[in-house]
Amino acid sequence: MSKPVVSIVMGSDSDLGVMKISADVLNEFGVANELVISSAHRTPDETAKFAEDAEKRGIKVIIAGAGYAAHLAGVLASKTVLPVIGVPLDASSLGGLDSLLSVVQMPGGVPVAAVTIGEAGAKNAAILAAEILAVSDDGLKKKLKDYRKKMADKVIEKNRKLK
Ligand code: RP5
Repeated sequence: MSKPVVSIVMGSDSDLGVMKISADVLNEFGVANELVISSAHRTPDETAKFAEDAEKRGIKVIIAGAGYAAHLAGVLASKTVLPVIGVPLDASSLGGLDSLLSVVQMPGGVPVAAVTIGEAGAKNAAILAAEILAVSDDGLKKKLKDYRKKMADKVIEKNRKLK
């Protein structure tokens, strides 16, 4: 198996059901990835070390999914200049709004790219990671364009059937 270039980090094994979607989408695009459980508050030292080592392990993009006060993406971003995409998860009684604000409201200087709450976010994070990698990979860019075309064709077909 080729070395992972995208790390999909989640705060808990309870996030795996949703974050596995990121891995599935990256696998579809042929992007080597890894799934990692690391908690910003339960294993802070391991999480910091993971982010510090990521670049020299060949990781190009980090996806971070967490629920509640979702500081995972921000903590990872604080320890690396690799792009970090945060997926806010719906894990608490606040429906993911807590995580969304934690991910999206990073103070200036240490960015985290925020995507949609939950499953759509896990999917979009993987596509965005592929788009970042595709800046210097024409083969991957073609796969992304084909993916968009397939999506559009499906909508056009549904509309045709409706008539
Ligand atoms: C966050 O708290 C995790 O990312 C998870 O979404 C949430 C609940 O974690 P568990 O208590 O289920 O381990 O840190």
